[in-house]
Amino acid sequence: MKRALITGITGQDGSYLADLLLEKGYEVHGIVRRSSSFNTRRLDHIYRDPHDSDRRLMLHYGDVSDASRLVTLLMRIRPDEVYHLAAQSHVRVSFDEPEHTGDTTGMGTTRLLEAILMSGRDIRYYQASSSEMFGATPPPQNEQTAFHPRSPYGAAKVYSYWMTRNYREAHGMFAVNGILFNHESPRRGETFVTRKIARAAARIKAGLDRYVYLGNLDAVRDWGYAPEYVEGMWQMLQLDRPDDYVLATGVGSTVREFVEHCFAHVCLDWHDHVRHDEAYLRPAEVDALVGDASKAREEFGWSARTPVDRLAQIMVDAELEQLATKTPETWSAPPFADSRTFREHVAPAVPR
Ligand code: NAP
Ligand code: G4F
Repeated sequence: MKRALITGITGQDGSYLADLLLEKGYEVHGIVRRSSSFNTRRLDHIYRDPHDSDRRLMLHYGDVSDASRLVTLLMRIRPDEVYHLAAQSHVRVSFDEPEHTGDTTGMGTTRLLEAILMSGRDIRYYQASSSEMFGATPPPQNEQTAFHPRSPYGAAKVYSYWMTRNYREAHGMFAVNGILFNHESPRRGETFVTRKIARAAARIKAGLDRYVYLGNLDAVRDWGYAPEYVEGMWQMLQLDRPDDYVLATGVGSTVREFVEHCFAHVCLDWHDHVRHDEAYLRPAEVDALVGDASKAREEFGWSARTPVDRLAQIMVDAELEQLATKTPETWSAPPFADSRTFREHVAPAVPR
């Protein structure tokens, strides 16, 4: 039985990857941050009691800022494959917390790579690199495109990308960068724009909210469906040689177009419900990301299968289903009269 370790297992991608690896017969270990409330909601459907003798999902407390803990876990678990997905992954938040973002999204990678090296074991390593690294460089972007990050998050990911390549070149490690363009799902965090819009469309349709407040509607992103992208991560670690690969749909859409897809699906005119709030603008924006994934298609047959309008429908339907299955008490109107309850009110009113 192959053994995998996933950092960031409680996140969107970590949870889908855990589903996939369990289906493939792996023993799956995940690192979970200690939190004062449960942060394992996305794993509820695969969680098994620690007393079940045949369970194949094991969770361990740990944090990528804690090097000695990473060494201990590597020694104890002895994984065949490590998928490094843990990060402060929100671009807007990275402007507010640049140092923390550098420590987790950047230095966390080095701590983990060094722990793998110290283990002396032959471990295959996946680095969750990002299209945000391309930043200001115009599309289409592929593995040869120059990086020009536009946020502390993007800069931290560029550092991690090069550390991954360096451990491959300097120490012969099987270390790959998956350069993934935006991928979304009903498990997406509530403050990323697609989930925020899908959730708002459903809540407005249900009469719970009237407006959603958004920032830049002109930004172009290449949005795909997350379960397909974790398949690509796994495929990269099964290759004969380590390399770096872009995963993307190749189709760009504006935020405005995503809004249109979501509101059309619930038969509402978005113009009546979308308002602008400059708090959601970024000090430096990435205008357009559209990926070229031909290398992944040619070398291991990966391609995205879900178009963006279908993705929007999947996400809105999941929100509607969630509302329908909750009792009125739990989904009663939030303390604010609009969608500011989406927790983004922590962003400063005037962007720095
Ligand atoms: P996500 O939902 O935000 O998940 C991030 C995960 O990292 C969560 O499990 C989180 O734990 C964990 N984490 C954060 N700080 C940590 C720390 N200090 N120590 C240990 N764990 C920590 O992100 P995602 O969308 O699944 O993305 C996965 C990875 O791919 C990230 O590295 C992201 O930057 C990268 N990426 C994502 C996309 C995309 O479109 N989704 C595209 C390119 C690259 P909590 O649950 O406790 O917060
Ligand atoms: O959904 P977003 O916050 O995602 P962003 O910044 O593209 O980053 C995501 O994708 C990256 C891959 O390219 C990952 F590396 C990263 O971890 C993350 O998963 O914003 C998308 C676009 C931006 O241009 C933003 O300015 O939507 C625009 N936007 C407009 N109004 C908004 C809003 N974004 C958010 N979060 N909230 C708004 O109200």
